[in-house]
Amino acid sequence: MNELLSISDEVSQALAEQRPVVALESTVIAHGMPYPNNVETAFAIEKAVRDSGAVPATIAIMDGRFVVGLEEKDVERLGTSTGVPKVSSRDIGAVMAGNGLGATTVASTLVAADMAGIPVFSTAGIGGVHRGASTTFDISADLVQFTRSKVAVVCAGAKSVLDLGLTLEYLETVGVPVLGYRCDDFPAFYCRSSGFRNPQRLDDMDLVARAVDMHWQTGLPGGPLVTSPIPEEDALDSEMMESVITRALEEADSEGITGAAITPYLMKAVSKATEGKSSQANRAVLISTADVAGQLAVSYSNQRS
Ligand code: PSU
Ligand code: MN
Repeated sequence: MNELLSISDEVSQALAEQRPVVALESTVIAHGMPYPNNVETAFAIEKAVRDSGAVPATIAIMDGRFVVGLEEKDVERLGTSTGVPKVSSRDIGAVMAGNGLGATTVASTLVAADMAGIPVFSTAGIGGVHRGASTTFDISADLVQFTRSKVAVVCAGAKSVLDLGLTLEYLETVGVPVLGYRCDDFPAFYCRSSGFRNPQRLDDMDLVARAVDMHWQTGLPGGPLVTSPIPEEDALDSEMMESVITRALEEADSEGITGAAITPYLMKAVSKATEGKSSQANRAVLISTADVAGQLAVSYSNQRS
């Protein structure tokens, strides 16, 4: 066992028996929502994974190593502590060296999932190319990590605080497959469509699992992105979202917020501006992507056995 990796008994047993496991991030717990919503939602996400037949493995850095399969008390600790650093891939070494606590982003969770041998990961929204990136160069390390970790990522696209057209261009350039599961368009988190097409659409989960497997069997690095939109009944109006986001971006700009702080800032601003609505939609989309990821993990594990 790698000393930088502490895997829960339940997760390690499932992996040893080649049963389906879904990796989950922890930035959403520490920075994505206020307490106690964050903790309650983290458990609801895990339940959605279980209901679809897979074992959830929520991941964070604790006491200087990756913990894969957080216990309830760990989720509580992450959800109630203040000042937990947001750890992206480049921060892993420093946070581990300091024996610290860290909330893992999509990028760093993929590093841990890959080390543990978990082939499927779920999040509601990935990081991407920020609006204005042509001058700020602000492009999430999530996109680079998709080319490095052998893990398939299920998501509902990304929030339109980002430039989703440029995000798709970037993914094309670095060779990350984007597979729409039962959807034509790349989703925009709260909204079912970003107005941009998924480059591929597949309607059968066994076919998605095959496509993921083929990617790996050909020796291509990294892993595919599988997109699945928020359920129709929970989706928010795109015009309303656009005006909220434009305002939040202006505020961030006037307050001089940049770099790693921009994503959490925008999440909070959007959630405040839409009051209860966005937090309900946030929960719904986290649960629906976890459900789809569970289905993918089941299908992938069936094909391997
Ligand atoms: N998008 C969301 N909610 C989030 C994040 C992104 O809708 O909580 C988090 C994820 O953990 C993601 C990270 O990996 O923000 C991206 O941050 P940055 O843009 O600084 O790479
Ligand atoms: Mn950034």
